[in-house]
Parts: sequence; C-alpha cells; structure tokens
Amino acid sequence: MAKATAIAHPNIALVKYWGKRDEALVLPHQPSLSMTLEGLSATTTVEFGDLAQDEAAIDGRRLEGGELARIVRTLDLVRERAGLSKRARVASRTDFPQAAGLASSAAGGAALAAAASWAAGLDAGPRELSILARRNSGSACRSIEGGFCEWRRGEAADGSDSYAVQVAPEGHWPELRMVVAVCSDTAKAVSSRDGMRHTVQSSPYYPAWVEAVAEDLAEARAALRARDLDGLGAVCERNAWRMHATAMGAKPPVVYVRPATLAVIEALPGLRSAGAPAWFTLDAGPNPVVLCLSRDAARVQQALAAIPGVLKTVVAGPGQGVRKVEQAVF
Ligand code: 2P0
Repeated sequence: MAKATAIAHPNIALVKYWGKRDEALVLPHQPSLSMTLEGLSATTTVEFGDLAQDEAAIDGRRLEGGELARIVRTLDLVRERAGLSKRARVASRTDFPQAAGLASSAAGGAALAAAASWAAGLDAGPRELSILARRNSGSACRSIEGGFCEWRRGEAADGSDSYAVQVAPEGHWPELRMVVAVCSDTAKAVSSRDGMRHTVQSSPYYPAWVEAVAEDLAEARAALRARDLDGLGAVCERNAWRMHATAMGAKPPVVYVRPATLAVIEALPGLRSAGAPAWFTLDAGPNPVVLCLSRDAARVQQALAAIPGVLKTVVAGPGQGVRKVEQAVF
C-alpha cells in the first residue's frame, strides 16, 4: 500500500513538557502527562509516488519553507526505515473550531507519523509511532494513544526510550471535561519551541522546574488513578504556574498570560465554592484550559463565557488514539 490516511486528536498536558535536552531528536528534560481530547481532530493522507519532490497542504493551504521542511524530515525518517526513495504527497484536514486556541501540532504530528508509516508499508506499533511523532513535535508523541498518556523522559542518547505510553484508557474517566477559554485568536508572539529553548538557556529557575516535576507527576498519576478531580486539579494548577514561572524568569522574560487569562483563573475558586469543581491548566499561550466534570461543564462554560476578554469556549472529554480511516483527504 502506498497511500494511507490517519486521524488523530490533540492532547493537553496535565503535567507539562517545557524544555529539550536534545533539540535535534526532540528529547525532553522531564516526563509529562496528558489527556487526549475527543472531537477535535487532524486527518492526514500520505501517498508515496512518482513526484519530483515532497508536497504538503493543510486545509488546502500549500506549505513552504520551515513548515514543509518539518514534514519532509518526518517523511525522511519513514523512508529511511522502509528503504523507500519515492517522494510523497501529504494533505491534512483539521476540524478545530476557528480560533480554538488549541495548537494543532500534536494532532498533526501524530496523524502524519501514522499515515506516513502505514503508506510506506511499515509495521509500526504505538511505541515506534510515538517516537516518530515526537521527532516531528514533542507533544505529538502523546497523541498516538487515547485517554491519558505519559511521555517517558528516557535516558538513551538516541531517544529510543523516550516515548509516550497510555496510563489509563479514555473509558477510565469518561466524565472528565476540559473547557478551553479562548482569550486570544491571534498567533502567539513566541512559539513553544522558541520559548522553551530560551527558557532552558537563560532562566535561573530552570533546574528547579525540572526537579519539581517528579513530585507533580507522582501526585497527578495517583489522583488520575483515583479519579480525584480536586487532587488532580491542584497539581495541574501548581504545575502550570511552575512552568510559567520558569519561563517568566528567562532573560528576557517569556510571558504568555494576558489580563483575561488571569480573570478566568480568578473565577475558579468561586465556581468551586459554589459546588462546581473547576481547575485550570495553561499551555504556552493565553487560553486557560479548565478541568471539570461533565455534569458541571455547561455551568462552567457559561461562567467562563461571561468573563470580559473570553472570546469563546470549547469543551472536550477524553478521546481516542490515532487510527486508520478509509476516506482519504485526496
Ligand atoms: C505540553 N507544550 O506539555 C507543553 C506545555 C506547551 C506548553 O508541548 O518544539 O509543540 O515541537 O517539541 O510539542 C508545546 O510544544 O513543541 C508543548 P516541540 P510542542 O503540552
């Protein structure tokens, strides 16, 4: 088979990845833990054929320069493993609501890794796919499997032990919801890749951030296992603040929070005391992601939507890992 199509979903980290020990291989300084989201998806078709060069498009937009180079690097890894020299046509379709404030790189990287491997005829299991997705975008390695996944830091210099494993399937906690409070619909000034590199290089707090993750991860794992939202929420909030604190300690500082970000965060204790447990996490951008239960999701959404500066809200529960689909993008 020279053509294959894969669908994958984004994931949101409960315990964050922020900083690489190896830029080329995309190896993190620390492990991280995430939830794969249902609903939002990237569908990618890869076909190897008689082309002069690789070509790629996302939602009909032809990629060039750095964006294309990133896809070519993943295709090269697949070609190397499969002993293939043919160039490929890649097309991806996303159904992220416009300005969802969710980076598509995790879903896109996971779908590309799987579709390219399958189109090349490789018999790649979740571990190989996770490693391949990681080389495209670190967080993508956590979207190969569904539910809740932990990206192992690994020790090997070649990255062969740095991949994500599922710690609980999506059915473990079907009531858990993430409500994204979109506070900005413009591209952030500093990308995650640049922001984390700069933080590693210049923040005096970076070593403390790396050291603190062991405690955060152990507590988050235990709370997840026990379906303890208050326990998990407290770790998520602390871990997100720690990530942002180390970034804010860089020289010059990397600051992603905006006034509306803080307004959302300040609204959560009130929701909690009114009987709707709600806790935030925050990625490298201004949009808080609020954890709550399905029974409270509408109430949380309503409360967040009423905050000045919140443009819209998007809600999602735990979703599936990457899989084959019959209907190709082209
Ligand atoms: C995470 N983020 O754990 C963290 C928290 C953003 C904040 O992973 O350079 O797109 O491709 O490895 O994976 C976003 O960074 O960066 C990210 P690269 P990626 O989800």
